[in-house]
Amino acid sequence: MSLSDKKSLFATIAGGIGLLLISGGASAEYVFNLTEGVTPTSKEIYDLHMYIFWICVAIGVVVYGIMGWSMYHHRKSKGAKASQFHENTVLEVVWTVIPFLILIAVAVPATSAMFRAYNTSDPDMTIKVTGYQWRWHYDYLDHGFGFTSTLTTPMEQVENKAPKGENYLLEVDNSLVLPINKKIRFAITSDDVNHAWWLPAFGFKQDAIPGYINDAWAVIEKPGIYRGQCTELCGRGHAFMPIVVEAKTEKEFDQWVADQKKGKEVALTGKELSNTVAQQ
Ligand SMILES: [Cu+2]
Repeated sequence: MSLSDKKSLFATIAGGIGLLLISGGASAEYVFNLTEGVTPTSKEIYDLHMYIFWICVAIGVVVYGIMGWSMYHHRKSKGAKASQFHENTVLEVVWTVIPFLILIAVAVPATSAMFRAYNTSDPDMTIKVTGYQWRWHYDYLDHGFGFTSTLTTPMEQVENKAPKGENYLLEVDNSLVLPINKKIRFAITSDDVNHAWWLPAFGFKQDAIPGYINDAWAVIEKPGIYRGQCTELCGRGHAFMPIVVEAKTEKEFDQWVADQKKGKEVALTGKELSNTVAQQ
C-alpha cells in the first residue's frame, strides 16, 4: 500500500467515524447500551452489566497496554533478544491469582442478584400467564377474572400493502394492566407448545411450557406502557403474539379492576354490551 493509499484509507475511516458521531447526535433514540428498565431486577442487571463492563475495560487496557508496550519496546529494530522465562513461578502465581480474584469479584454480586431475581415469595398479587398459538391469556388470580390479549396490527402492514404503524407487531387489543409499586408474581405456562414471556423493561424472560408453571416477579416503579414479545419459536404465528403491559397507579388500577368486574357482570346477564368487557 502506497503512502497516498494509506492517507486516503485513513481519511475514509476518519470521515466514517465523524459521520457516525454526527448521526449519533442527531438520533438521540439510537442507543448502544442496555436499557435500565423499570423494576428492581432490571436495574440490578443493568448495574451488574456496567460493573462487569468496566472490569472488562480495565482488563482490556492492561492486557493491550502490556502487549503494545512489549511490541514497541522489544521490536527487532532495537536489536533486542527474545527473553526466556519458562517456569517462572512468580509470574504463574500472579496470572492465576489475578483472574481468580476477578472471577470472585464478578461471581459474588452476580449470584446474589440471581437469588433476588428468582425470589418470587410474598407477592402482593399473582397473574397467571398462559401462552397459546398465537396469543396470550392473562388471569388475575386475586381478582377472579381474565382475558385474552391478541395482536391488532392489520395483516396489510405485515404484507407490505400498508405503511407500518408506530407499534408494528407490538400492539394488542387487551393490554395486561398492572399496578405500580406492588410485587407481582407471574405464573407462566402454556396450553399448547413452548412459548416464552419476555418483557425487557422488567428484566426477565420466562419459558411458558405446557404442564409446568414457571414463575417470575416484578415491582414496576414507573407508570407507562411496556412492550415485549414471545421469545420461543412457537410456530407460524410466533411473531404475532406480542406482550403489552399498561402500568397504572394503584388508584387507577383499582378503578380499572372495578370496571372490569362490572363489565363482566353486564356481559353475563346479557342486559347490555360493554366495550370494556374482558374477554374470557
Ligand atoms: Cu409463542
